[in-house]
Amino acid sequence: MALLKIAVAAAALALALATIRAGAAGEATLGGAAGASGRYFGAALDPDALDERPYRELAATQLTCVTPENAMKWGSVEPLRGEYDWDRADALVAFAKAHGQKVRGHTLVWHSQLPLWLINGAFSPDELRSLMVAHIAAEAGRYRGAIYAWDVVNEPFTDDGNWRNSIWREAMGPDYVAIALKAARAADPDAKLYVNDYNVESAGPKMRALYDFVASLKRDGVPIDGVGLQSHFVAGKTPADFVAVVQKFASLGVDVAVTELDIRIRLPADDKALAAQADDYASVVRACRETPRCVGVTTWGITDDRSWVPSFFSGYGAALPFDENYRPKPAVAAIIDGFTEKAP
Ligand code: 9MR
Repeated sequence: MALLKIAVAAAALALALATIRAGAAGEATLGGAAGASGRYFGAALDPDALDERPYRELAATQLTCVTPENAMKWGSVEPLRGEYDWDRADALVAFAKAHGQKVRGHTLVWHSQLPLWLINGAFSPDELRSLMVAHIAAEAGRYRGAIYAWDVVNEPFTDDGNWRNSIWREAMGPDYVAIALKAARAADPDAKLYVNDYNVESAGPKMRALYDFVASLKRDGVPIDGVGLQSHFVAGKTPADFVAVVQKFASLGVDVAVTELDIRIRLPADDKALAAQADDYASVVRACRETPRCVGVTTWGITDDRSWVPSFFSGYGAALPFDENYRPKPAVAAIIDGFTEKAP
């Protein structure tokens, strides 16, 4: 009897969640479409904006995975040495839990958005190694069990395929990546561990450097579960060999995820540009769908009014699936089709 009650309650919950996922008017959603192909659809979110109703509702109904755009970066969580501020990261994790969403943690080890005390601390190599390992233990340990995947190391290479200079590389050489991955595995054994980078979505020196490096991690038995392709694209210029690159990384025996997708348009964005952008979104989704190890797609933001693009690329914007009034752009239907259309 008790078991029956649990089963009935579980079925009711599943139905409620499915109804939420179907969106307000019962229309298809990004997360629902991705789910139909066994994948997730995610977006980077700003936990502060979750207080605003339209933003919160879009995030709750459209997404099956969320990522903190900035809230889990070292500079955000430990602005002063030993003084942690987990509030915004906690809020995002709680939101995801309340809505049955996965969380992609971003990011444990990066050269950017580090706290000033760390950059200016004149620490010795041994101290930096200890600080890095302790940071991973603290953050990945705090969210142990709540994180689907961690971007353990972010952006380790330069565009010409060399190691990017950072306090981590200076202290430990390229070994810092393996040290970080092992520390992350120890802190949260169930999280998928990723290396994440940009300009690796098309064959070239940086893509080959990342490929060769992940192959070497696998050979050496270092815990690495996935490669994140950030995918910050320009409408009309999405790499023609994207599907081949996704499949090449997957051939290493790791998961592949599109982690920071946005497709910027030279403003003003007219109908033609929005249509071209929609085609590009669909082609990214199809590339993922055609690759069994491609687990999901995350966009870097969800609405055009909250995107990093206009402030970093002058004259460009309108890069996300929903516009600044939270209305779906042609990209939304294209993404849904990309996940659900029958194979040709
Ligand atoms: O979107 C983020 C923006 O709000 C921050 O100011 C910026 C700081 O460098 O980081 C942005 O996110 C980046 C991500 O963490 C790593 N890949 C590139 C993203 C866009 O710059």
